Amino acid sequence: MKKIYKTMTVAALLLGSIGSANAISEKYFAQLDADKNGTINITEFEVNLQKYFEKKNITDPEVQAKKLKNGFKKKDLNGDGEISIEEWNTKPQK
Ligand SMILES: [Ca+2]
Ligand SMILES: [Ca+2]
Repeated sequence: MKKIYKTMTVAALLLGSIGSANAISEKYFAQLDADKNGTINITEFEVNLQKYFEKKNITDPEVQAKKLKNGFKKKDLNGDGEISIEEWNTKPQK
């Protein structure tokens, strides 16, 4: 009985991970949305970028500010100062 349950759990995990980049992205979005109002503002976005800066070893505050502003602008497609889930899931246009 226990074994069957375990197999089912693995199957569910596998199913969940197939073809679902959006689900991962949405989970990440929810994580960033610290006040849970359904959108990401620049402060919440900055938390995301801080990890990126650490990884890339970017310590210059000027570069950080610039990247924050540009990165946010790129995501905030309608320019209202908040990133909605739709904007979040929209791939950047080249
Ligand atoms: Ca928010
Ligand atoms: Ca927006």
